[in-house]
Amino acid sequence: MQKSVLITGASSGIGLACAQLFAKNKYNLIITGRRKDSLLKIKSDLQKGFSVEVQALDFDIRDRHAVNEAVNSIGTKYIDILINNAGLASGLNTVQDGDIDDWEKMIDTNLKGLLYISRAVLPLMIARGKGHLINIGSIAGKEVYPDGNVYCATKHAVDALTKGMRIDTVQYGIRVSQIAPGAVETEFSLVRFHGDQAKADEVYKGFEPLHPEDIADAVLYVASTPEHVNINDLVIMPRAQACATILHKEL
Ligand code: NDP
Ligand code: 8X3
Repeated sequence: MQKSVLITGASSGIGLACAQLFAKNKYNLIITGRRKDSLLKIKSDLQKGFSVEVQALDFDIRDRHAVNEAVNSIGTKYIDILINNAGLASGLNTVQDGDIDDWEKMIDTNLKGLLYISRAVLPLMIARGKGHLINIGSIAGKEVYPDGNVYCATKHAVDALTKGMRIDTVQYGIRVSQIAPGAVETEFSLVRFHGDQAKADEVYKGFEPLHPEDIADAVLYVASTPEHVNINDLVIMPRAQACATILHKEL
């Protein structure tokens, strides 16, 4: 039977690359995000390109009622894999100068949104006695870098939740994994710098960052191991990035 995967934040970046790769590998997809037009275009492209079923659900993951409604709308379809990918950084600043609206966006999306959808999907997996949660954490969940405070805190929380969810669900045959990338060139920096393209481009100058497809490859690998195997945690960096703060740039 064809497996199905629900990918949050599939309208761009890592989530989109995952949608493309899983479709190519004949998984049926449920793709989510806020940008309805992008999701519908991706749905149509993937259905045509790979002859898989694609359901597009546009909702804001910060809205728990919308999350529950979206998961209910999946009906009797099953979800084999939930890729908890939707997330963002908003701003880069000290705590003393921080923008509280930025903090709320990050906490509500990266932490509470991930919890809302996991809370809605996990009971469905538990009822079937199988399922796999793959959380997209970050090097920011392993280290803290200057001005990264709240974003790093949300990703440390994802790291902790991955471990907690594994403890909570081990008895039900559920797998729980985390993938923690370093710098990946996506819309991430554009969002972090509130649409300032020049600032975003600067982040990826002078070295080859990871591409979203590199992370999708890892997600597919984690999802494809035999059922008795669980990859707990994968930290993936560009070769030029030694740790969160040390990048070898050739400018
Ligand atoms: P993108 O900005 O390209 O993609 C983010 C995705 O999240 C989009 O599809 C966006 O969809 C979705 N999203 C954001 N906010 C919401 C929301 N409130 N409700 C629903 N969907 C939302 O960035 P990336 O692909 O880089 O980011 C994906 C994940 O990877 C994030 O969790 C990020 O923290 C993590 N990560 C990124 C790294 C990087 O260097 N790029 C490194 C390590 C981790 P839409 O706008 O349509 O709502
Ligand atoms: C995104 C990568 O290094 O900006 O999570 O935190 S980093």
